Amino acid sequence: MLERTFSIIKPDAVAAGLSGAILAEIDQAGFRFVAIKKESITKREAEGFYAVHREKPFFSSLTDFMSSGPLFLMVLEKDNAITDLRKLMGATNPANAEEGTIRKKFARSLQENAIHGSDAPETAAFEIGYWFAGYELI
Ligand code: IDP
Ligand code: MG
Repeated sequence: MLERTFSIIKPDAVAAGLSGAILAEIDQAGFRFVAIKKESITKREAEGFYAVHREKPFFSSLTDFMSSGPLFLMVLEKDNAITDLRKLMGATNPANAEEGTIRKKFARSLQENAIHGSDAPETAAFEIGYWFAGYELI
């Protein structure tokens, strides 16, 4: 089923000059770029985005990191986009990520792990709506 997911190239990867390589991986995996924008987000915006993690011990550090520099916000489309992007990303901790995945190739730590991808249809809908207006998603 044709589906949309939300993704971020995180500040660690952008700062390391890895944006092009990661965009190429996503492109080669057959995703259509519905929308893409480079932004620097505030800590408050990062806290709203990661609200499900607000009770976690890493919440403050994570939202500091996500607001530390420019990132790419993206909406991606393909059949089974949500599951397929999570597979392409690899495990949250790059030490556990499968060979060939984006996090295995490009992530530097559990927190600075290069890429975000929505984990379910409901979270994809929330995350797309959090960062993009309807007119940006044509
Ligand atoms: P996911 O990005 O693979 O879905 P989540 O568990 O949803 O992983 O965590 C969101 C983000 O929070 C991770 O991608 C990572 O950047 C960060 N994170 C998760 N667990 C930890 C931790 O134990 N310490 C520091 N950062 C973490
Ligand atoms: Mg998650």
